[in-house]
Amino acid sequence: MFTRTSVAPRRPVRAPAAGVDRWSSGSQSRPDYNGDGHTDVLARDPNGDVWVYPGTGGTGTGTLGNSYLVGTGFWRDSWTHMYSTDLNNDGRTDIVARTKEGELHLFPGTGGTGADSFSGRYLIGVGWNYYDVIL
Ligand SMILES: [Ca+2]
Ligand SMILES: [Ca+2]
Repeated sequence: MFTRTSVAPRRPVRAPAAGVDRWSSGSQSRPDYNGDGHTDVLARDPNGDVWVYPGTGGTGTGTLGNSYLVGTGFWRDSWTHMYSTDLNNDGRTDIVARTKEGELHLFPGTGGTGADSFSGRYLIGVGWNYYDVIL
């Protein structure tokens, strides 16, 4: 599980998980946090808890499976923006999050679920509060 206080050293880039296509999985437009090939939805609740709703490949109310908690402590007044992308190019969807002070942090995705969905964050930039749109 990632938290707003967790920090880890930069990890070496790994090969994509078995069956994961580096070019079609883990993109910002198709986040796949658990690496099963189905697009997932990330959501933050008013308590600052972050959840993944895994895509099932189904339709209607069966489009998303049961949510699981992947992070805590992401209050809106502290973490102003969160984005999905594969910034470290390992084939797994990461989260880039910006603090209100303008720090940009990367939470590398592991392709796992629950508390193991992301490894520790690391700082990737400062001064990003200058921008109002980051894609
Ligand atoms: Ca998925
Ligand atoms: Ca990644």
